[in-house]
Amino acid sequence: MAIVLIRQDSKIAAWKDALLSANPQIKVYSYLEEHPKEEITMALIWKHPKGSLALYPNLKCIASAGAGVDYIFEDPTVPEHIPITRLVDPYLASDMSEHVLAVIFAELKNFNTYKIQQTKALWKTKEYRRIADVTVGIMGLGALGALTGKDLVKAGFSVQGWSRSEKAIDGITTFAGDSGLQEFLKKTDFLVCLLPLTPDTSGILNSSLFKELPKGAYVINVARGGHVVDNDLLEQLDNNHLSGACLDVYHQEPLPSSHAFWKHPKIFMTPHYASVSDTNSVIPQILENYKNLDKRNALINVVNREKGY
Ligand code: NDP
Ligand code: OXD
Repeated sequence: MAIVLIRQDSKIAAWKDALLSANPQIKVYSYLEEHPKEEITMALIWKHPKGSLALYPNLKCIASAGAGVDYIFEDPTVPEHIPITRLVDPYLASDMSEHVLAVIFAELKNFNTYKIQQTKALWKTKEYRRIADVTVGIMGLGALGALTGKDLVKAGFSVQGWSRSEKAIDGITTFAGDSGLQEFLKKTDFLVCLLPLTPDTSGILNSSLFKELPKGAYVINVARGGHVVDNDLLEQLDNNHLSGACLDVYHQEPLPSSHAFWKHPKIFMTPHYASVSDTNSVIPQILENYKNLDKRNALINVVNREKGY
């Protein structure tokens, strides 16, 4: 048995080193080097080239090196019988929460506006808002959304959450399913998207949803670019229904320089870096699953293929 690392960025060597320093006995290969395909039982992947997973006849687990797995379902050649696992990690959740809180605080204090004014040496005050004045609504109350919500509650915000199934989380007013969405949106001043990208959630951040938010609402998308209908977001910003948006994720990454988001004064952009898998923190759960494969035990953090997350 052996692990193959498949990713198209420059991080293969770092992941290989981290796996081998956690357990020097295991065999780990980069998909770019010569390697015995029949020995591979686990593929540890991130945005793999489509088709690359079909090369391993004895593959027993497809492990996503991130929390999201939408990119795996986009590859029609991924064998259907092989379990998919994903990362559930305390740093992935707390880094995300810190990112979302930072964005909300910066917006309450108008930092984006002042940064723009600074480039013009413009001295002009803008009324700020207080924590007590706003309600934050989180779409998706999973590993990341639930912690972000709890941290916002601790900071004193009114917090609402929306998920597929009913939830009870201390301090958070929760809504579920299609029937709960409108009520959830009605009072949401800051909308945070932390949904997985699935056929049900693709394009969910569109004009008809934005129109249900109060005038002046602010949108934070830290989930996937596919959740947003880009032209609808631009329209609702330009007609002043939305006051602004902070985006970390895009339909195409890196976002082409010609895209309207780059120069939009109401859009604040970060390069898909809200929260990043920390190799040292996540390797134990990957090795635990590698051991589980060997012992034929149940895997942890398994993705529900029917739900798509
Ligand atoms: P989870 O699977 O733990 O949580 C997903 C949540 O979304 C659940 O509460 C689920 O509801 C809810 N949900 C799913 N489908 C629907 C639907 N149709 N309607 C309403 N609610 C729905 O995911 P994580 O919290 O771990 O991660 C969320 C996403 O964040 C990832 O999929 C990834 O795309 C993104 N991400 C982005 C990062 C970045 O740096 N920008 C970093 C890491 C992740 P229920 O609980 O009822 O199942
Ligand atoms: C993830 C991500 O899904 O980084 O982990 O986007």
